[in-house]
Amino acid sequence: MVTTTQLRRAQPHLRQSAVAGYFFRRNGMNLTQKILNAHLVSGKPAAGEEVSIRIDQTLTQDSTGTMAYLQFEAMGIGRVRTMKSVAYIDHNTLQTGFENADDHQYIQSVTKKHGIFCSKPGNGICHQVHLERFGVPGLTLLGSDSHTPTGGGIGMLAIGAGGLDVAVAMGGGAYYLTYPKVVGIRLSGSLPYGVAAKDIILEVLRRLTVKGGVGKVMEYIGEGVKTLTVPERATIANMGAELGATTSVFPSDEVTRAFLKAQGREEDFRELSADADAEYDDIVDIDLNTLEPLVAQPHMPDNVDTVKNIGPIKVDQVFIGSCTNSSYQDMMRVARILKGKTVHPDVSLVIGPGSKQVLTMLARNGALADMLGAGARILESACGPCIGMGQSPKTNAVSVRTNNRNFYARSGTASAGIYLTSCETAAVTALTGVLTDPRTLDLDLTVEQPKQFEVNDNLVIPPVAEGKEDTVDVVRGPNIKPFPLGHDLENDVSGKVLLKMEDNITTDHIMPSNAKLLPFRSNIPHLADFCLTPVDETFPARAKEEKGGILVAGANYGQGSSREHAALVPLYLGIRAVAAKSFARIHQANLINNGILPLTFADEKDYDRIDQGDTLSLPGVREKIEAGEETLVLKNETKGETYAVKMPLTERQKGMILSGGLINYIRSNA
Ligand code: MIC
Ligand code: SF4
Repeated sequence: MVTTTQLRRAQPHLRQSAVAGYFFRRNGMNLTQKILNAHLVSGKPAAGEEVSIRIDQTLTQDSTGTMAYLQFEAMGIGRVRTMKSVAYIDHNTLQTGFENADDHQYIQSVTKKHGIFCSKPGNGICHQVHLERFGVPGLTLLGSDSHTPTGGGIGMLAIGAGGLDVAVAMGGGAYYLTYPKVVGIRLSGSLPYGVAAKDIILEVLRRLTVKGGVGKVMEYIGEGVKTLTVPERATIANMGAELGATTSVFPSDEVTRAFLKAQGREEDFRELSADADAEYDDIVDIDLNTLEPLVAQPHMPDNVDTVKNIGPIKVDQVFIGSCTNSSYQDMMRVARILKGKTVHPDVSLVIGPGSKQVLTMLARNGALADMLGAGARILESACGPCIGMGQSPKTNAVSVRTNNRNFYARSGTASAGIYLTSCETAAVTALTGVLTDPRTLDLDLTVEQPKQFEVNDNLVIPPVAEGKEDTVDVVRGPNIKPFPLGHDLENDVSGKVLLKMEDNITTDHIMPSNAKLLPFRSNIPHLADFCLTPVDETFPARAKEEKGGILVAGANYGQGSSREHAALVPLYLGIRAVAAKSFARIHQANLINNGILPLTFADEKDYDRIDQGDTLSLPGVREKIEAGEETLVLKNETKGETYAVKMPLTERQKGMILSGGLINYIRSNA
């Protein structure tokens, strides 16, 4: 059993006023450095160094949260020590069987007991609701969802992580990360008619690619920032996750104040910006006036071209919603485009407003009727089609969507091609039936921010008061199964290469999520039969037959979701190591947290020398790690070759790898 105090380590909780002082005192600092440094617990604040920071707020969602709370309980943490922790139920809301409802009940009871607010199904998508109701400029937010950076839209330093890291942060433990490089994305001008915030982030993705943000924070600066509303900033910060960035952040200014005021939370406002002489590791200049409507084509968010170049391809389905584009203003623009028109007969248009707040306001002002009148199918405020929870398109379909990921098979239909666009492009496309440039419209698309958003937090269940924890019984249904724990690292590790994969393998490949699988996020044995099946359907059976082995992958392995299941399920199947050209940030941390060795080829050409089925070994690996060796020898027993692989580990990571993961490490240090 570990006590909260042990977890919290020696980290003085700076008082708000002290933190505020930090923001205004220093010179030459960008906003990212200001927030990070004000929260620094350990380490040297220099790019590339491991630091740990204090976490003020956490969020979880149900599909990662169930596991995170099981781990939280396994650590023996009592009440949360954050300023605010919120659990959202927004992913698994189809309830096709008892499984989702069981998990919801578990989350609602476990959060009530441990000091966490629970946002019930129907209240909305975690990132949209957190922005509206809980986010505070200048604070840190750690979330068990890769799109947590949406909070950067109001000047939070909001980071996505695995559930285990979030569980530790809830207990008051620091969050460890590599101190990032900071890229200034300097915006000038203002968006022309028909061009949206989504087109800005698609332009950034086009230029920097899905690997371009690894190890970096994207900080938005320049005169153009002032022209963007909070929801527009949030769209951009949200999809910064697709760059592989640690997070993205906007200044907190008068636009932020107006948003918080309209949410009835002006007291949460703090003005924050980079110093005038702030330095950046790199600058990317974007003149908003020159942008045009863009599209990310299948199957990668950086496969970007203009609507004009792609041309009027025939479209079968349009989905407008998700945490990227489901704000009140987004929905109002869509309603305005649809009003009085009819969706093309060959198109299925589905719309999911982002939150109860948004949906209620649309219902009151008549915009919902305009959408329904045009033939839109309205979904509840949840993730829905974005994560394949319903609305899988037909075979070989073209689906135009406003969400952030178009990874292979994510929609639930492997043969479908998903095209990512702005709400404006999606709405006009739904009417014409072919991909259409919204600049062809002749409509006023300006939507003012309401003076007052409709606030009703009655779907947010507060925890019991401190001291009353024993009055709450945690309810566990039969869908909740024990999760696997790693074990002490042996001195010699060996195994067959069970699968050799290409670049950019996503967590949707490693642990697919769709309407059939998402209900089993608290049931690792069930999920194991689907691990890596989008790459090779025979993988789970072979892994079981071989009693585990090693994976080989190209660059950016594990990009996408923060789902820890992409490490837990391979752990369950006996995967000991992954040798790759490079790893995505959150997945690499999840592998280490679960005691799986993430090995990077010192020479990428060695990747070509390995074949699936080869037997690889790491002789004496435990002793080498204990001795602090960062370059290890990977032997190919089949081919009689050796390769140098790198696994630089901090002391803490070393502890986790040697003891078989974070939970064992915490327990052994308790
Ligand atoms: C996603 O968009 O891929 C998800 C579903 O929200 C994931 C979390 C999960 O897999 O549960 C994410 O982004 O982290
Ligand atoms: Fe939900 Fe999609 Fe956003 Fe993930 S990206 S949180 S699935 S809406």
